Amino acid sequence: MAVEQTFAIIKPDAVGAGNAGNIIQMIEDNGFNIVCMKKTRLTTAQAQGFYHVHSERPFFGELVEFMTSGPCVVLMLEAEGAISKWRDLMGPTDATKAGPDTVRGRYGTDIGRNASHGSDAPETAAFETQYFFNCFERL
Ligand code: IDP
Ligand code: MG
Repeated sequence: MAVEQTFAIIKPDAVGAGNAGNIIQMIEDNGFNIVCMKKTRLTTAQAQGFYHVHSERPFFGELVEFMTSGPCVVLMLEAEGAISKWRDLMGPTDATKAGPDTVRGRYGTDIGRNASHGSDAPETAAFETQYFFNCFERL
């Protein structure tokens, strides 16, 4: 399998609950290299742009409100098969259905407040990474 890069967010629910460090530990324990990382708070426009593919969904307003409710931690991760590997470690979107060894199972609450984000394909990983990190920030 090829070495790949993906984009991750530790969402405001997890950061607010003091679980960012625990999630970063899970990321490192599972063999990802953290290429770059920062703490930031999304503006409404940034959250709307990041989730533009969901703009017609009924939960869009709720999602933007949640993602701007407090600071989050954004990361670029590298590993063999990083995109699916990170989504596996996160667990399914609905945290109530996520296993106990997953990020969402441990630190998420429900389908909306689910502690983390992960890109779903190489194209979205590229778009999402450049949305938050410029070329000088990628180590
Ligand atoms: P994903 O994060 O697992 O890729 P998506 O379907 O891409 O899931 O949805 C993006 C985000 O939108 C989810 O992580 C979650 O925070 C939120 N979301 C998805 N479905 C719902 C819903 O039915 N109600 C509220 N929020 C939702
Ligand atoms: Mg998604």
